[in-house]
Amino acid sequence: MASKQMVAAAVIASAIAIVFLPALASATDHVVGDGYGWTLGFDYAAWAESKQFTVGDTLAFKYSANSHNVAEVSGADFKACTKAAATSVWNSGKDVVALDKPGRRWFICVVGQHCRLGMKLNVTVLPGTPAPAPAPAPSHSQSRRFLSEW
Ligand SMILES: *[C@@H]1O[C@H](CO)[C@@H](O)[C@H](O)[C@H]1NC(C)=O
Ligand SMILES: [Cu+2]
Repeated sequence: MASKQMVAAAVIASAIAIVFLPALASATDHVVGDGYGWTLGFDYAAWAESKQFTVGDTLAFKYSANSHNVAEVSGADFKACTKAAATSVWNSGKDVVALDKPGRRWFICVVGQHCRLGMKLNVTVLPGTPAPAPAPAPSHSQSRRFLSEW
């Protein structure tokens, strides 16, 4: 009796995990540079290559607002380290950018020569996987047959 209840509890727990785990795993808040933050002397290209960015994730740029800033620029401006057509410039020291659509995004620091010195980050945002339809609850006959096999 007790073991049947334990099996039933395990079945219910797995069903709940299957339904909810993909949702929990889907949105990630990426702190740019992890513990280093957004600063000089860090390899943001390698950092970005080691991550996966998906629609719904965010990028958090953490830095000293006296020393740095963040500009979102075009791919050409990213290469040239200019902000000719910057779409946004942030300078709060803790800027959170929503990755709300798939595609490429380019960010640079436009203080002094910081971009040329490596304060540049490009990411490729992957389309989010659509949320799975909720799994149907097992019917009574199915769960009873499953339990009687134990
Ligand atoms: C950044 O851009 C470079 C050059 O176009 C590209 O090779 C690299 O894959 C991009 N990185 C990411 C994370 O998208
Ligand atoms: Cu800077």
